[in-house]
Amino acid sequence: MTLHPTRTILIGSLALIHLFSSPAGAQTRMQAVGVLGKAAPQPTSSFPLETFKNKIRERIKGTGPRDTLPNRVLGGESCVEASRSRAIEASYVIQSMQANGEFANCGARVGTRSGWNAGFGSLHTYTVVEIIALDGKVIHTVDADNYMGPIHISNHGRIDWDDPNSYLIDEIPARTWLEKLTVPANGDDVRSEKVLKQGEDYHLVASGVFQYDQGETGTQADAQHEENDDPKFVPRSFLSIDGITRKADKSYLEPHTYGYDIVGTGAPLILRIEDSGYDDNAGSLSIVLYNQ
Ligand SMILES: [Ca+2]
Repeated sequence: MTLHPTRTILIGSLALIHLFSSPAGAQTRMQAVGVLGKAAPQPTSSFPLETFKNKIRERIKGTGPRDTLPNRVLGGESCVEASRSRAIEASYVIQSMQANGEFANCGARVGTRSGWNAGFGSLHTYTVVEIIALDGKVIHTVDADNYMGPIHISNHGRIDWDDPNSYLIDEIPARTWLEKLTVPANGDDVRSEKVLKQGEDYHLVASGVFQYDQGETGTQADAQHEENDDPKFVPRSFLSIDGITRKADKSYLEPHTYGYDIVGTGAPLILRIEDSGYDDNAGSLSIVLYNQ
């Protein structure tokens, strides 16, 4: 949605007045957004759909007003940026559930959809998730939104990712985890028990925050960032895999979660946090190794 700034503020103010004067009306409008797209059958499966929706709801709740209209409009943004940030939270939920063996060996596609919203008189963009079974079939499609304040999550029609109103952000394969490791910030090597087969594809997810610079301004780091003196997270690769420190293949700064595609070498993995000094370090990174 590209609007003149004055008009954006005007629309934002009107929507705010509406939001606070009529929360029920706002909810109705979000429901209208949620049922865009053709209704699709939602087959039953062992996939824990309600648990997934509840976890998405909790995760969105944890972001507070970040992805809501007042916050985004004040920042010169719109529902487009909000829906993309929200999608990254959904990706985090999916990866956490996979890491805990709670995702029924499914994969997912995460993205955004834009549809006509009569309330705004414009296109509105919200977050969508497709749940994909091992055989590649889409078994559930869910939408999520909190742009107008209340958190709204419901079943959604099938997504056509080739449609210009769809935007794919992340594709997470159906996979199972093989091993979980903790890599301490003190510079110790950690070796996997698993021997990775020569030439086979694996995926490693590193998450969490550790202390890399205690006693200074900006003490935190994750696998791919350090906090500078502002303090603001700036890129820096800390995690080495088999002695090589490299950029992640998938990066999510806000949940501090990074994915690395790995090819097995017929040996265990050796993981380490690389730093110039370890005396001011504390904590660790959490690692999950997947079969693909
Ligand atoms: Ca340090």
